[in-house]
Amino acid sequence: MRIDVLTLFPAMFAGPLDESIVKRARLAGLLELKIHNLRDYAHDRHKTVDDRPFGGGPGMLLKPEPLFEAVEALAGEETKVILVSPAGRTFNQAIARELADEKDLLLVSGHYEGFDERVRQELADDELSIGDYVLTNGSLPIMVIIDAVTRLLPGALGDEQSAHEESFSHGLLEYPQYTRPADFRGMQVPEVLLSGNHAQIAKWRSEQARMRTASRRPDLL
Ligand code: 4FV
Repeated sequence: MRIDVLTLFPAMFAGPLDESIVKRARLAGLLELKIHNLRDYAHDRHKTVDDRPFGGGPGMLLKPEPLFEAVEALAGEETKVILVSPAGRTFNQAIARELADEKDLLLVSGHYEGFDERVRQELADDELSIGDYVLTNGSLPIMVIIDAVTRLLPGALGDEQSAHEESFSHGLLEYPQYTRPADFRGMQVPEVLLSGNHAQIAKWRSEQARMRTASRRPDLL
């Protein structure tokens, strides 16, 4: 998979995507990641990428010209252009799985008060938000999306990690898990997990996942 990122803070991407599973996926050629500075597509002396909103109102908006030039330069036929802003549909595991089947993504970072609407109308195939809260800029949400998608790429997760027995894989929160010691400060591991009776263990786990989901995320049920 190829992912291109368009942002005003390319330096923010150094670090989080250079470690662990994403690093391994890049080294293994499963993921090709390129970060582009939107300012490189603004050609006036001040490399202006934002301006005041027509009709007044607080803050600044991302201008159409640099974004159109950048997306037209970076997006190919197959490229899925995704704007990242609080106005998008809420990102989740199902969307991560959808995106992991794509060949080529261009993730466009929201900044300031957002995009000129013509960017949304003409350039965007999709728009994603990572949640109903406001961040200082759209770079972190893009890293979250890249991380969630990369680990679903075939071969990205070693067999010690599995993508199928986890939260949201069956639409439920994960069941409680324990590791050694079986007795820690008098806190025992549930007997059923020490029984070796896999049918009983599976039954207990799905009951626990359902109960936890019902109490914490009834919206998932
Ligand atoms: C955001 C979110 C987010 C809003 C102001 C960037 C910031 C600035 N993006 N999911 N939540 N973006 O808060 O995606 O434009």
